Amino acid sequence: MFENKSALSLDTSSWAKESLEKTEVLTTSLNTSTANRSSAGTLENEPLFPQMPTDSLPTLPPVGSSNPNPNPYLTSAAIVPDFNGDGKTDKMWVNVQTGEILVRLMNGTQIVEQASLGQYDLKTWSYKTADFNSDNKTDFLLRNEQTGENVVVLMDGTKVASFLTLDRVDPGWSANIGDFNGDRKTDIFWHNGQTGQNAIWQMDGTTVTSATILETTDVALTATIVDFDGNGKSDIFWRNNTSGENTAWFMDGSEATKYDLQAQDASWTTTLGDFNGDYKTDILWRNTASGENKIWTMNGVFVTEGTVNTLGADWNAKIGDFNSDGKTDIFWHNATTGENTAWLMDGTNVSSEAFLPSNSPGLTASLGDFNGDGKTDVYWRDQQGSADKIWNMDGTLATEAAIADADKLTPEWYTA
Ligand SMILES: [Ca+2]
Ligand SMILES: [Ca+2]
Ligand SMILES: [Ca+2]
Ligand SMILES: [Ca+2]
Repeated sequence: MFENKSALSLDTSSWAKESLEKTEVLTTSLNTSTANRSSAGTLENEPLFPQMPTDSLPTLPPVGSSNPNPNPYLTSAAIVPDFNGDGKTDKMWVNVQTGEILVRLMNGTQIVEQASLGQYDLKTWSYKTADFNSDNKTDFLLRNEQTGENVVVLMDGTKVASFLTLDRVDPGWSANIGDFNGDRKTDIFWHNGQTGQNAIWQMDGTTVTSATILETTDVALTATIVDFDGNGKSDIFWRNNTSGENTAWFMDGSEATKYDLQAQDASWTTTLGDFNGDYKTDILWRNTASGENKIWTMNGVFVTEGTVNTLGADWNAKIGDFNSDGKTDIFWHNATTGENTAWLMDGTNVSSEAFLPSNSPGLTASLGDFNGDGKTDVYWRDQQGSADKIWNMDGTLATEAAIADADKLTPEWYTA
C-alpha cells in the first residue's frame, strides 16, 4: 500500500527529460545553497520530520558493516534497514489510518529506541531505502508520485541527520536505487514505464554529481538492479514479462554494456540472491503456474542452471542467510496452511532442508538479522492480535521469542 504508484497519465515526458538533463546545472545550486532544506518542511503542511535537520552533513568514516555476515547483499544498509549502523536490522512501520511512519531500532525482540518520522499521504508518497553517504546507516529517498518531488533523507539512528529536496522528476518516472560507479554511495536509476526512457543520477550524499540519459527501452521491459559480475557496480537486469526475453546491462557509472540472456517464458518469476556466496547476484526462478523452481548462478553473462524441488502455488519465497556462510538461503512460507520451510543453499543445490514449525496463516513474515549475529531471523507480524514474535534462526533451528506487551502495535500498523 505504501509503495502504491498512483502515477498520473500526463504526457509530460519531454519536460521530464529536460528536467533530468538540467540536473547537472541544478547540482551547483544544491552544493552551494541550504535554502532547499526548508522547502521540504512545507510538504503536507506540517514539518516533514519532528527533528530539525543539522546544517552540516555527518562525517563519513568508510567503515564496513558491523554485522558478521560476510555477504554485503544481506548486510548493506542500502538494502536492509539499519538506521544506527549496529549491524542489527531495524524495523519501519506505517500506520495506514494516519500515515504516520515509525522507526524502531531493534536488538533481538527488544526495541532499543523508537521515533516517529511524521505523517504522510500514503497515496502520494513512496519511499526507497538507500545509503547515500556510505556510513552504513540506512537513508531514505522519498518521492511524491503525484508532484514528482524527491527528497533525500540522511538518517542517524532515529534522527534525521539532514535532508534535501532534489530536482522534480515527472510522475511517469519511478526511482530505483543502486551503486553504478562502485563508490558505495547509493545512486538513482530512473525509468519511465510509459515511455521506456531511462536515466542515472550518480550521487554523493545529497548531491547529484552527474545526471545521464540512457538508451530508451521497450515499454514491456521491467528493470531490476543486480550485480551479475560482482564488481561492486550495480547492473540492470531487464525482463520482458510478456515475451520472457531477458537482457543484462553491465554498468560502469552511466556506461552500459549489453548482453542478451536466455529467455524464460512469462510464467516464471524471479527472486534475487547470492546462492553460492561469490558476491555475484543469482536468480531463483519460480514458475507460478507449475510450481517448478530452478536456480541460475551468474558469472557475468555465464549461467549455471540447477533445478530444485517443486512447491505448490501457495508457497512464497523470501531470502536470508540462516547459517551465516555468505550463501543466500531460501525461506518458504505457505500463506494458506501456515507451513514453513527453509532451504540452506549451496549454489544450485539445496544442502539442507529445515522442517520448521507451522504458524497461523494470518501471520506475515519479514526477514532480517534483528540480533546481529550474522544469521537472518524471521519477524512474524500478527496483524489481527498484535502478538508479534521473532524466530531467532541458527541454521535450520528456530527459537521463538515474543515482542513485549508494552511494545505491541495496534492492527493499523504495517511493516515491510
Ligand atoms: Ca540497527
Ligand atoms: Ca552468486
Ligand atoms: Ca546460507
Ligand atoms: Ca540473527
